[in-house]
Amino acid sequence: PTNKNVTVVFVLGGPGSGKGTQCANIVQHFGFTHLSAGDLLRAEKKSGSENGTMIHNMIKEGKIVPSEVTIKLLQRAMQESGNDKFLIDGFPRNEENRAAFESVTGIEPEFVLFFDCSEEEMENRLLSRNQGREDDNIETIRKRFKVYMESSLPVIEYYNSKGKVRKIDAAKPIEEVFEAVKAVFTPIN
Ligand code: UP5
Ligand code: MG
Repeated sequence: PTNKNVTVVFVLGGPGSGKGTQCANIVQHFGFTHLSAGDLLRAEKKSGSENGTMIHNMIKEGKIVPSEVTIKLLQRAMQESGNDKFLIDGFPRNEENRAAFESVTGIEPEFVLFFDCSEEEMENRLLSRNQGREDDNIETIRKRFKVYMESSLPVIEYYNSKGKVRKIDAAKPIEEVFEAVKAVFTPIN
């Protein structure tokens, strides 16, 4: 019975656009729980789950893990949090993710925070991140960009057509991006 009384904001944008960085700021200022779908998948892989090998292979190829796996992890994390306000970071990544989440959970996002950034800038950020992510190599980064353009941008377009997208210029310095983010969150808080 989580469904109707929760607030969900989807945080979308290309690989390296700053989703995780800005979500950490939003948590501190606005009391949301941050759920990164990518982080949940990486933790599931590390835990030795039966899906571990599949998740590993998908992430290495920049492909999108089947919805049922990701949605289960998101639902569990929402329940365990005890909170009713969530930033869902890096999900939904394709039309199937979007439709499955909506039908399984009955939740529609309050709005979609969209971090807009050039591919050149995102590539530079990912190549200098140095956090040991197995997908931060140039071959995988190119595949991630391709999947983003082909599968994830249409989801943003879908929400844009419903008037739900709040677009942020994410190429600016971290503090300036957060100023723009704050302006989006202040009215709903
Ligand atoms: N940085 C951040 N903001 C900056 C700024 N304004 N100026 C300068 N530098 C800035 O930031 C990236 C780097 O840039 C950091 O070093 C940061 O300090 C710096 P970060 O905040 O980490 O960006 P983020 O958008 O979170 O980048 P991330 O790499 O996490 O995005 P992805 O969308 O690629 O990764 P995610 O973890 O979401 O997904 C990884 C893979 O998991 C996918 O490719 C896919 O295979 C799989 N996946 C699914 O299958 N399904 C899902 O639902 C989710 C993921
Ligand atoms: Mg991230």
